[in-house]
Amino acid sequence: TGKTIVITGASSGIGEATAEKFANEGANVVLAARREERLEEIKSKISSEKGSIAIKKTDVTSREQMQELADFAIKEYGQIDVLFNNAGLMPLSFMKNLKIDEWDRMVDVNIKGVLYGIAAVLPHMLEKNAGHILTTSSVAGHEVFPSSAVYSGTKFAVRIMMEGLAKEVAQSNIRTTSISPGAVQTELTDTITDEEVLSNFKKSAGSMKLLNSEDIAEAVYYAVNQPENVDVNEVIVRPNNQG
Ligand code: NJP
Repeated sequence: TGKTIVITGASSGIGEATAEKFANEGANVVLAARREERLEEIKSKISSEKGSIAIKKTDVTSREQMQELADFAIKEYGQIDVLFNNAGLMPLSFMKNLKIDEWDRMVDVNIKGVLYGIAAVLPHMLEKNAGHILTTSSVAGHEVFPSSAVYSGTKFAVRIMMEGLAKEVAQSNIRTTSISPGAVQTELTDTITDEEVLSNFKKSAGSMKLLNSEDIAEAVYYAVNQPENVDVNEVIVRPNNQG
């Protein structure tokens, strides 16, 4: 593809693997995250691939920075074909523990970050009547379990917002996709500060064959590279032994 894709949360895990996949396939890839040095490393690691890579230090919780990211991508490559709203945090904990700062951060990154991404590209995509917005939800955006109330809340929220957006743009050529991964081996569990949750989580993950980030990158690539008449609105990918 000669498409231009902007990826948030590109400094590790699913975002990084997706960047590598698209670069490999000849896309122009704009990597966004807060840790600029990691973006630099990833850029030099994958710069030998067919596509072109640009990086932009971005905090998705800032409306201004998200708009600057979109403006940067358009300046660099002329247009944005695909936005992958992927940045997220998962500090699971029980509600009784009142980790209110973590609730705030999950709402800011997982929900508001996605909305700022949509706001930054939607006028551009409507104007050219083309484009694709993808957002990483989760299997936790389909079900809730003890300790996931707030995280699941954020993932249900973005999934339903993406569904609403899909209906609003149904008459246009804009496509929308929610990607809902099961357990993927990434740094995401580093965001869990609750020791009890962390040890339970590690125990259950230990008995599971986790997905790799590349497995999710394949799902993103699949959704983006369908013929024009096809709109893949949701993809759920679980490890084949996750309940
Ligand atoms: O996690 P990780 P994943 N502004 O920790 C970035 C969802 N998911 O790849 O800013 C901008 O390796 C952070 O970058 P940095 C999950 O909810 C996962 O697993 O440099 N970026 C890093 O690049 C999330 O939505 C699993 O710290 C911010 C990235 O986010 C998505 O997959 C299962 C940021 C996180 O990379 C990617 O997570 C599932 C900010 N304010 C859903 N804050 C799973 N792994 O099992 C964080 O169902 N980032």
